[in-house]
Amino acid sequence: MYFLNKLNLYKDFKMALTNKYFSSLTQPLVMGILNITPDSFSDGGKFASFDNALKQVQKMIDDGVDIIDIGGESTRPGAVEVSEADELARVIPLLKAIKTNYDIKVSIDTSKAAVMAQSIEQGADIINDVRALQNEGCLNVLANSDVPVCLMHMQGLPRTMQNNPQYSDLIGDIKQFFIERIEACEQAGINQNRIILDPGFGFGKTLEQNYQLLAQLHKFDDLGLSILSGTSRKSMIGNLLERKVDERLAGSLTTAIIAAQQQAKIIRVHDVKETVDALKVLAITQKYQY
Ligand code: 9MG
Repeated sequence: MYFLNKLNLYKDFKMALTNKYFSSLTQPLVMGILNITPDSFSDGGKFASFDNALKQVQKMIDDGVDIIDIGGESTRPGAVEVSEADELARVIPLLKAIKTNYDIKVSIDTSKAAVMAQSIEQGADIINDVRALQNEGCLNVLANSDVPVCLMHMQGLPRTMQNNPQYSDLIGDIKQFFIERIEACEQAGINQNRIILDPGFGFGKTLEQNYQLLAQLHKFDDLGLSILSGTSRKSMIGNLLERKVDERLAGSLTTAIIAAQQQAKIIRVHDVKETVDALKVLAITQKYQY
């Protein structure tokens, strides 16, 4: 069942990302994180060289990844801003090399319209925007393409977002944000079939708020769109368990499984092999939940 569903997806990936296809998917896709920044919170600098980045692409493919998410600007709290020229210089040559040499879907993690536009030109399969297309020109770029887009919720800005985040109703406030961004997309000409939603774990949320969100991910189902969940190695795991970044695998896998049980359709992770294994175990047991 697990593999059959994936095979169906690959027939037409863009169509597959529409909610119609996702709703028939019993297991989520695994999105592997490839940060090509010198300062990301988990693997900062490790894949900043072209050769190391390509080796990591091959490793993730061997490990069973479905989508590779390339990021050229760190979004961790306090990260240095990157210029458009620098981000383009990091992302575009790597995207070209991957698209030339590998048969794998690529998502580009960016909030800059120019990076979105050039990435789409070079064959990017998804745009992943932690600012939900709110930056100048982004809606327009997506409207002129047929590429799916992930809209993430963030309260505040990366530099300050963890300073006492507050919600009057956590799920309701985030849902309201999604409704407004979906509306903005539709008005710009982006059909909601192309939209993936992400509550943005760790982006302006306390530890308790992050776990409430994880436990209640299904509450976004009534929006009728696919959900992406990204908890891998984040502080919500490190702070709860008092574990350093490289000691968060067990916590990351547990959150991935909970997200899958809550119907998330894409799980964004650093540890692809382990997540694929964990999801296979979940899949076989789900067959017998009747
Ligand atoms: C870029 N990035 C970092 N964390 C993320 C998350 O949780 N979701 C998405 N969509 N992107 C993220």
